[in-house]
Parts: sequence; C-alpha cells; structure tokens
Amino acid sequence: MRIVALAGGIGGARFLRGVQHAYPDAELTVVVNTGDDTTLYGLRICPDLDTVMYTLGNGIDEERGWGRQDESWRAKEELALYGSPTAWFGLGDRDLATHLRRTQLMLGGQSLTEVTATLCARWQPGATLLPMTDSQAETHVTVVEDGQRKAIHFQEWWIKHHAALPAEAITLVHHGDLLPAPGVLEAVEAADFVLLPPSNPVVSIGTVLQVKGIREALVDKRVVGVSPIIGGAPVRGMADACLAAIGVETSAEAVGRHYGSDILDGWLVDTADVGVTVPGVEVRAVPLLMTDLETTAAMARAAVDLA
Ligand code: FO1
Repeated sequence: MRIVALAGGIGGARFLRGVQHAYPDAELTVVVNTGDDTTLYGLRICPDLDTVMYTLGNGIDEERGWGRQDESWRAKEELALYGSPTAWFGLGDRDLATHLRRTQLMLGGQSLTEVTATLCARWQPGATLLPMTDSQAETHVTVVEDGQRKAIHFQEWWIKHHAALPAEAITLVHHGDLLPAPGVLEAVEAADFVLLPPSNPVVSIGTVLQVKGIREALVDKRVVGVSPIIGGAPVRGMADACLAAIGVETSAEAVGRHYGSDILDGWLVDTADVGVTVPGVEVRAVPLLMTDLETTAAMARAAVDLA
C-alpha cells in the first residue's frame, strides 16, 4: 500500500508514527512543509523536516514534540550572554549538529531533497521524506508591533511572540514559481491515497498546497484529512491564531470546509464534533486525541478505512 502524507511539524509527525505502527508494510512518503525554514547564524534550519525525521527516527523529545531528546542548551545560553537578538530561538546543542551538517551539505552543493536523504540515512525514519520544494520559501507574518506594521518570520512570531501579536496576514514569501521538489508529484500520482494529518491547516498543510501542481494532483486522488481542531480548540500549538489570520473559524467543520471538497474526499473529526458536515465530503467521527501510540494507530486505521 502506497501512502503519501502532506505534513508539517508536531501533530503531523505524531500521526504518521501511528500510520507506521498500524501499517508497517506500507510505503509511506511524507511531503513536508518548508515554509517554517529559516537561516539563523548562517545555518539553514528546517523545523518541520527535522520534527518528522526525529519523530519517525525516534530521536524526538516527546514532551516538547520538537528537537532532540536528552538535549542541552549551552550554545543557546552563551548566545544569550552575548546579547544575540535571535537567542529566543530554541537552539539545542544536539539539534545544532543537524543544522551544521545540513548547511555543510548545502554549501557542498546538495539540494534540500538530497540533504534530507543524507540526514535520514542516519535516522532511518522508515518513510521517504521529501521537502515540498527545493527552492527557498519562507512564511512571514504581518503584525503591528509598537504601532509599526511589519512582516516578521513565522518562527519569530511563533516562538518569540507565542503568536500573541495578532496576525494581519500570513504570507509564503518566495521568488518565482514555487516548484515541487523532485519526486513529489510522482509520489502523489503513484499513491493509493493521500492523507492530510492533523498539522496546522494554515502554515503547514496550507503552505504545502501552495506549491505548484500539488493541489491539482490531489483532485484526482482519494484524499482523507484529520481535523487538528477538537471541540473548537487546537489540540496543541496555536492553529487558532493562524486560522484567525485567514478568517477561518477554529472548528473542525470550518477547517474541513476550508480545505474543501475539491481536495477532500473524507474528513475525520473527533467524537466531540459529531454532526459536522462538509458539503461533498464524507465525514466520520472517531477519537482524535493522540494520547499514545495505540490510539494514534487507531486514528490511522480510521483514516485509511475512510480512504
Ligand atoms: N518551538 C517553540 O515553541 N520554541 C522553540 O524554541 C522552538 C525551537 C525549535 C528548534 C528546532 C525545531 O526543529 C523546531 C523548533 N520549534 C520550537 C518548533 C517549531 O518552531 C514549530 O514546531 C514549527 O515551526 C511549527 O510547526
């Protein structure tokens, strides 16, 4: 069984671990959001690619959901003592090696796709991780701070400001056509079905859907999404702040309708949201709280059954 998933960070990665547990023989390809990527201290940092790689490779810090387990923060502390303006970014010492090695490989001429494959050779995630694109595209958030309107990088808004500054707009900034990375469209084409895990519908799934050709490729595929919103609130993260920025209500129904029936064939909502309808989409209500691997695997089975 060939499964393709479009994913972002923590929620998506956790769900995919459940997919692997439920379907160990499935061939899983993950098209990962790169809009969160940023360059700090001259290093290329890819939060969602790393979160998926560490989660499926068993290197993730379970409590944070991002970064490495058994982490230390010596470099971050030293940077703060130097008054670095980006000391707010959670730069872990073990995670730092990933940013250093990725940057080293890219300076050597490797594309992000090739770098991801090289890093995954160590982590063996049991899935093929593809960046959504090899070209540079970054999510910026338009905010008003101290009476001044400005666009800041998503990571600054998300981490330094905890998404507390109201976002007037969330924009994927890129130069020229946003072309899919090699293999992305082919993977979608060859898939038996496509899953949209409970990632952030705006800055993760929404970003991947902006890549040229991906939305069109999904029209011909059976696509099942999993709501990241339960009972009117995001399970974790601050998807509500992102949804507000695009004028979408924070509800399982609104997000399902936001994706729409031109993309979705099926929509999984939590039992708290039974009765949700999405025109043209088959909706099923199952427990969606990923409390442990077994419940996540049950969610994965429900999504695959619906697909
Ligand atoms: N999230 C935070 O809330 N605080 C951080 O300091 C932080 C650092 C960080 C470093 C590497 C990485 O791969 C992820 C990191 N994240 C952090 C998570 C990340 O900002 C978000 O998970 C995604 O960008 C949103 O999906």
